[in-house]
Amino acid sequence: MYDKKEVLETMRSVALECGKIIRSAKEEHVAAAEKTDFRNLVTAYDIKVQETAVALLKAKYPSASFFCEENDEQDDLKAECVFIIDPIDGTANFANHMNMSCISIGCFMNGVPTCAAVYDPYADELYSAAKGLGAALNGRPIHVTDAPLEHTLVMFGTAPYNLDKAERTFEKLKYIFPKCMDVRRRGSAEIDFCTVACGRAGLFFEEVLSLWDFAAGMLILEEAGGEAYTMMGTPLPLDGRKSNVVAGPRHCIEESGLLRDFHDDDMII
Ligand code: 2AM
Ligand code: CA
Repeated sequence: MYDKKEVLETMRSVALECGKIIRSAKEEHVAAAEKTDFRNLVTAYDIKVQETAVALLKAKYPSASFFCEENDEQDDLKAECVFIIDPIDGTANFANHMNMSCISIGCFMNGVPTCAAVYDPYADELYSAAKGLGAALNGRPIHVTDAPLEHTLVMFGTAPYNLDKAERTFEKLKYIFPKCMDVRRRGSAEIDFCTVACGRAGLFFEEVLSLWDFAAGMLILEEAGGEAYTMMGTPLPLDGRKSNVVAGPRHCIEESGLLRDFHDDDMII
């Protein structure tokens, strides 16, 4: 039996530890290798942070399972306890010294998103949540905004590894721009979810995300009173498939019109 409060506490301390490694990177150290193409990068730090996170979590929970961005093979997502890790979310930011990246750790217990920790080491902001227990930023409870969409900022991602989705991204951006205060492109999907969760923005959307890009942020957002859907309005897939995402407080999702006026029905891949 895993105690979710204890697991969350462990995840929070692992995220803080890994954040130190991310912050320790000096310019000369951040050589990036291409994974699938020149936009999809991995650095020695992605590997080092992942290895550290896995080692620390395994030391505490030897029989836990893992589903990590830099793994070749993944464990079962329906395991009693599986950690879903994106060691550096915002790798392109990291490789370009933009100081806008985070470590993200989600935890599913028997297939149910149960705990989440996202740490931005540059802002020293630790977001966390446990199912049914609410969401917090540096220990203080957070909540989505109740402001109308037109009074909020909208976060979006460009799904840069899937250029075939660029038209959809920018169509939606053009559609939503006049309906909100302004738009922001941050470069880390997990931070985007958390930015909405704590009310700094009203909405987030992106055309292609992997499970490790949303597993933690989705729970943090939901525990902060928000909702996350595919662009078809269905729940996000928790089985490892990629998906598009629209996320925010319900009223902002409705006011955005994204689910009403766009009909993307092929977006779980
Ligand atoms: P990464 O930095 O870990 O690679 C940027 O658009 C955000 O979405 C980042 O969180 C990035 O993760 C993720 N991302 C971008 N394009 C993606 C794609 N095609 N598939 C999966 N994740 C993607
Ligand atoms: Ca990622």
